[in-house]
Amino acid sequence: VVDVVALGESMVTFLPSRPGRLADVPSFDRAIGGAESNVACVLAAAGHSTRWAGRVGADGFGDHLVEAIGGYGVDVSLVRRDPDRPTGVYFRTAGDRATDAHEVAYYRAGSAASAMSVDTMDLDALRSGRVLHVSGITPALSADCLGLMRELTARRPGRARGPLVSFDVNHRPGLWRNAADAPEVLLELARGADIVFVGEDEAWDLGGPEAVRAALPEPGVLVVKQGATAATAFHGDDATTVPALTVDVVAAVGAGDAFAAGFLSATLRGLPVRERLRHGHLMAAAALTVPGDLATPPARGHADRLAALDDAAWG
Ligand code: KDG
Repeated sequence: VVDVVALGESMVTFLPSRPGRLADVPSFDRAIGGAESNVACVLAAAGHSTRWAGRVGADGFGDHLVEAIGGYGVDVSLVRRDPDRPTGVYFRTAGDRATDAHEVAYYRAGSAASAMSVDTMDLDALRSGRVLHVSGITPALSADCLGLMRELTARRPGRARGPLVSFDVNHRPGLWRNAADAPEVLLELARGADIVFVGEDEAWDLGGPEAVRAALPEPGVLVVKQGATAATAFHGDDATTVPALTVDVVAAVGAGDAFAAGFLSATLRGLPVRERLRHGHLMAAAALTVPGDLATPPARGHADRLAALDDAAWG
């Protein structure tokens, strides 16, 4: 059984050759993006068997994504090619280092991935891992994508226990056709997950950390990421907070995905909650110090040694 199946839209990403507004940057470098495949890539680099499921166009950008993500050691056999719809792409600016304010221009409406549905995806294959990782980006892509997400997160009495469902809220307000729908839908999907990741700012979009917590059934784990400061895991009646590492941030993009990968890696290995959070912070620190989404994470033994440092080292 594969450790993690990650489902979501991946896109070719264009990173700016220099700082500035989208209107002024003259050229961009090609990279890859996609929150869920990022999680799969980091987990693969950390030694886990992972599979990315999605749809890309039958075009050169689709070829590149399949090759690049496969190059991280992620199984791409569940990726489907759509002859009628293109691979999504997006452009971003470097943004302000201190505030992470940046511009993003998505070209993904009507993309191959927006045709993901209960009919076009193999549900049994999606449920074939120990963990199924999904995010709140997918339901914003199309009604079909929302239907697929509802199916994958529905709790049905009597249904055989499938994989642990990991859900990263990833609220992208600009992607929702009707932005007002997002909070209710994201909370509904979170309710069907076993592990939920949410940024503190996103939690406020959904009514606050307490509202998100109240939406989750037991025994779920809710991880609230408090930006550059800390992350707290709520589990049962307990809450565990671990301070974040202080790094010189190059770009925050991809850090949340790396955090989720570190947390899931430690979860799969049965490590205690404090270690799960520390592995999340370690992977995030690596992503924060590169311009693109993906950094080479510390190798497992190295990460284990860093996570085992005493409390003084972890601030
Ligand atoms: O988490 C990083 C992602 O935001 C980026 O890769 C693009 O998946 C993406 C999205 O939809 O915003």
